[in-house]
Amino acid sequence: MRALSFGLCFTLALVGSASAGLVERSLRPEMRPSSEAPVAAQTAAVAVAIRPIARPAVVTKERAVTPAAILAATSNAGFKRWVSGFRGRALRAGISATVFERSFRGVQYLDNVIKRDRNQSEFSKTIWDYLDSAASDTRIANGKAALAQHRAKLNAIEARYGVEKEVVVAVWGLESAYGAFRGNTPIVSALATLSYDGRRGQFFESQLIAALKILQAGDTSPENMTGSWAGAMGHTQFIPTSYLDYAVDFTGDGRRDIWADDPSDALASTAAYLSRFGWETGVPWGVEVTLPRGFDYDLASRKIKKSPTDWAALGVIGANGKAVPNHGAGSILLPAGARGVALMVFKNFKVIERYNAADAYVIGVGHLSDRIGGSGPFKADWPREDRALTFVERQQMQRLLSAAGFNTKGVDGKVGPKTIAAIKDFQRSVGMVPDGYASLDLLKRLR
Ligand SMILES: [Ca+2]
Repeated sequence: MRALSFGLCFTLALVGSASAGLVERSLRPEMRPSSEAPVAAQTAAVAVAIRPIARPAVVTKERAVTPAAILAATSNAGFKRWVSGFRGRALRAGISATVFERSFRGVQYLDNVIKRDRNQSEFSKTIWDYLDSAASDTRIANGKAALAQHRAKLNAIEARYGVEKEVVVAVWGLESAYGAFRGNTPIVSALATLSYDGRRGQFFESQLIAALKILQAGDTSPENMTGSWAGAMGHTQFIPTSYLDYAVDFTGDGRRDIWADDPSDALASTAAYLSRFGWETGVPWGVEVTLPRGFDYDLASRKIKKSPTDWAALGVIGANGKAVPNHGAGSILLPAGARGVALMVFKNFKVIERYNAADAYVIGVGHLSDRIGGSGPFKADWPREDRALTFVERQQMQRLLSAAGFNTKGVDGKVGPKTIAAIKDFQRSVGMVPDGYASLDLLKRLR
């Protein structure tokens, strides 16, 4: 399903009495909807805009002809030509002329979709700011209420797919605030706009073809096919290709209706998706751990996997003071470096990554599911005095590291494996804890 951020409007529904009057924002770390999308190691940009998508500007004779108006008019003319060309490709892909005409009736070029696409990487949040919202008291309470309200259905979904109901509810909570923010952007217009725009046009055109296939199958109507600006739809925000491959009809009415107010099909689809990618029933996504004094921080890597017993031999125990049960091979993950929460993550962490590969998102889903299930907050503190480095600061850090002989192999503002390796080498050279964490303190040392 890949991370797709959210343009939306809403009615508050489906969330039980505990949520009365409380409006939550959907919360998803943004990354490009692409399998190769790199994700900064410790920051997650988060979409927070809650506003309806505006209609494109209509240029009239009365209106002053501003550069923006010229651009909009050009876009609309070009867009119409693009639709004509796309029609042939859609028909060759098996879409009937009738379905095409019906689906494209009233389709428009949506300026705001392009604006959202261009603005994706502007914001950075620290992991703790993200988690404060992902597992806020409100979201936890609403999750418990949603689980209570839909318990029988969630039990049936859990029984069929083997994915714990708290996890399904947590995905629901982060993707659409339990159905409150499913998005009201017309999906065909949004995907046509993004396909025409050309930046990742091929990806979006394949999504658009998939959306038309869904309409052709009769699962929903063009009017009901709404969602977020980049094509994610329904309670748990499936993009069209993921829908075609993984959505299920849990209610048995012959339609896989993830857009309905009734979340049954959407929640079952999420469970089916996680199950398909190897969810292990009864195994946690991860647990909080305590690292021993003198821990070798080179071991804190997703590439290094050991059994909880082997980690215990190195002094790594549960944050509750007990040995970590044998949940299979786990890796140590330090989302905010040595001064923050330490986690031991298991196979299900990787399964949740299939929804969204940002660490912050996966930890958000996992932690929210634990909290909905009654567990407490993390025991360790976060380095809250720190703030996230801005994009420009991350670039500066990379330039300074490379200039000091710790080559980051590029200045792209993204903290990937090469930059983390360079940070570790620099940290060792100056006697800092070599945790590879791109902190403000690190940047100050480099300056
Ligand atoms: Ca159904």
